Amino acid sequence: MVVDPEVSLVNVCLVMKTPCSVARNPLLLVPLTRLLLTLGAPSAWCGAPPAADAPTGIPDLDAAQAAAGRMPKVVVTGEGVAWDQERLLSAPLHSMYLEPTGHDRSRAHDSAALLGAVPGAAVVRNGPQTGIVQLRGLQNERVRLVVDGMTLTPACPNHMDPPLHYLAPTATDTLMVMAGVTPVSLGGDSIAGTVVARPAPPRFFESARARVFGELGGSVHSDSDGWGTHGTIGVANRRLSAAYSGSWQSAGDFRFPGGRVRDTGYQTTQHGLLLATQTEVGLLAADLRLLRTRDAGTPALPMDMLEGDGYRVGLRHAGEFGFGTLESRVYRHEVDHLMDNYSLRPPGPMRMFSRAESDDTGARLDAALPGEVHTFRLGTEFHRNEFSAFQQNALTGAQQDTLRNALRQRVGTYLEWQA
Ligand SMILES: [Cu+2]
Repeated sequence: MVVDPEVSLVNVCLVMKTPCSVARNPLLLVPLTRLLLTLGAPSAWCGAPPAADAPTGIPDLDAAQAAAGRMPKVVVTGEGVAWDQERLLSAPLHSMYLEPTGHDRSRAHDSAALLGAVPGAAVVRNGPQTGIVQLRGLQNERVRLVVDGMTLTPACPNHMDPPLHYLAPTATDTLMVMAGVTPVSLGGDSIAGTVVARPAPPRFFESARARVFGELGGSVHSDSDGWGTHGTIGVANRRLSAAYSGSWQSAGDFRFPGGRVRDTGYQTTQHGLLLATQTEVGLLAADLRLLRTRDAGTPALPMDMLEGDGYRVGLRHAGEFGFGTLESRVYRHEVDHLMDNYSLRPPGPMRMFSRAESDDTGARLDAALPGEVHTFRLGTEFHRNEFSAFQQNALTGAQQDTLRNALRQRVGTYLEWQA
């Protein structure tokens, strides 16, 4: 943390009695900034710099150093991170591996919020559900996001539904962040970096007898009258596994003493089904997931997300053989998106709404040949996206296409050497 007057926003957290969420969530900094501008008296809350001649009680070391022609001293402090040595060595260079705690996952608005502490990363928010990952100042298509082995294309032209929106934070098991140009083996095409988000793998037990397992969690957000709950229930033995997982999140507008920030509420529900079996040729799994978002405000954009419905189905295989490992994945993901500029915010003279659809189809085959020092990977990947979006005047019915039946297809083949 850099010792800087802006850090005084942490003091605001104490006032709001939500120190952790406000300090870690850039979204909340936006309404707070608005609030301070609205009130026109930030010093009452967050200790704005006093008048030049006002006594502060703090020794003016910077002035003395400035007089001597030197830069003022900057003090940076931080906490060490406990690394998993084995995972660190197996991860690509320039990468960071995250394994969020249950507490972090329950508290997060979305999976992107789990990246807030990664050096060089930021989460840009136009609303509580729009966690756009930014790496070293670049974002959107410049950052490659792989979600559960899939390429997910946002349906919203403004990325109200970035890829990590489609993986509930409570379902996110690990995150890998890698800086630099994305390798072809992870989808290529991006120059800023790569984020790989993985849900928990299917669960098995040692015994042949079936056992039931489950998990239940929840959270309450006092600053928005919000709440979240998630649960998993399943049954498995050493060969078969079946599990259902669900999460529900709801929040009203962000509140502060004396008012609220309009267009900051949301409702999100996710349901997932994971079926898996361990066979002679490895793990075979089928996954089905549904997402439903309603009335998610995006105050920084000209419209709000009224409806976001995502459906996906996928198959996966992972096996170990004499030469190394072999993994394959096929999937289909469909999104329907609706936004407007008059349902959640005061209507202006021109009432507009927009519908969009984004359908992704993909397949991937990857083989890894590990050695004592070197690992070779080879594989191929196919991705196809079909995209349509239009906007319509709600009063006159006049329509304008943003994109109609747009199609993007990509095939990548790679031979990769990790030394
Ligand atoms: Cu949108």
